[in-house]
Amino acid sequence: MIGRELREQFPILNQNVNGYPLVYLDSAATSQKPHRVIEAVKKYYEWDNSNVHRGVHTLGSRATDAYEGAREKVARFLHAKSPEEIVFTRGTTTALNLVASSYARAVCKEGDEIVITPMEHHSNLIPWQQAAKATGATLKYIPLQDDGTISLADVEATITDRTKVVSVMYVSNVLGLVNPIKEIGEIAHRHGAVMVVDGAQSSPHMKVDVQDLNCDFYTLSGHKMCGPTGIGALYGKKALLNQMEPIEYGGEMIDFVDLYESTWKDAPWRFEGGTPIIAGAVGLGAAIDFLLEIGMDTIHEHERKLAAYAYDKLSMIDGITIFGPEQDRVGLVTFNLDDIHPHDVATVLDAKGIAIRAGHHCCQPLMRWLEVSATARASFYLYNTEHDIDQLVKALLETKEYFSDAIG
Ligand code: 7TS
Repeated sequence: MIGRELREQFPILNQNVNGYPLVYLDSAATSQKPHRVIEAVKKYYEWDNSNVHRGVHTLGSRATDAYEGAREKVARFLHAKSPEEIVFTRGTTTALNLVASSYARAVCKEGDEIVITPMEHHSNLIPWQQAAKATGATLKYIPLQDDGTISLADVEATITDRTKVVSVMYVSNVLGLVNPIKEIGEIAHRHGAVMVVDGAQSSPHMKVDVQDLNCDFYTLSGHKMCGPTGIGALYGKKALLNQMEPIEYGGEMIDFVDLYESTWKDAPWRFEGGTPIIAGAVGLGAAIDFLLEIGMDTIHEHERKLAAYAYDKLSMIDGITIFGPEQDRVGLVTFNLDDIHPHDVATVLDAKGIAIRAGHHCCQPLMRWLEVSATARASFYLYNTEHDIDQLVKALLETKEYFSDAIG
């Protein structure tokens, strides 16, 4: 059950926007939430709400079980060895900042290297820029080929024995491509570097096995995978997490506190100071149950078909430029239409009830590489259908007509 039949489970999709049935094509920014995730959060607040890891009372144990149960679900979802390898964070941004601030700043020194790519989201770029500045390490970029893909020969040429960290996005939020993360990780490991994977755009859409990828760190954002906002996770190999210092101090992350010295709990709890995002974790757990029931391979295949359909239909529009490779695309298409500003395209589409994103997509260096200031992007998820793409194509043709009339 996917596509059209699933739509009914997402209450928000059942509405008119500006007089038209909503066509939601902005799931790469954030996904919509099924009834069951909304209900899980509601039930938690109506029935189990309490603080975790402290109360001996019944609600306290229920809340703790729900929170730690959600950690187990994330661990299973990513095929981590144990729930202790899962740190709850606010999302991918916080997770990557944690690795850059705690791990990289402790490990890197002058002359060392941090390697990333020019296609990274700002969340996987600025934390490394800042870590490099703070430690004297050099920030290096694996160059992109003409179609935006990465060649392993370039990876080999960029990573050296001075490289301490390699951090690359699994799926690009602009180019719609999947990077060869496992192979990049093998090269990183051969040089003694750790492999960090920005999984913000892969986790919602495909099966991920962190043990098979053999990455050292991996991130996800709950809100992009049918879960609530404000919750995400960092996977880290246990030995690495336990070697890292916390970056936030306070309640619940400690083992022993004295007037002048304190010690920390083991990972992951040492990174979760203060009252955690309990209801968010419960919602993320429900989202994972939902996704796994449908099956990540089914979701991936549905989106792969939609992406291919969208690519074919959109490329027939005169004056369109589609960015990224033609083959092996995941569920998004980034494009520009003639020289109409993408914000104008998105505004005209919104007037027809179609939600797409326009702008730099938090990838300014990539926009410069593409030689554009902004692009439009339609992104798909398990509730989208070919009909949504037909609506998009029809609206884009009308947009073209509207602007040519306005100019003519
Ligand atoms: N990494 C990638 C690859 C992303 O696409 C995003 C968000 C992030 C990191 C940050 O995730 P957050 O949950 O911490 O905010 N990407 C987008 C996007 O493409 N449009 O809006 C947000």
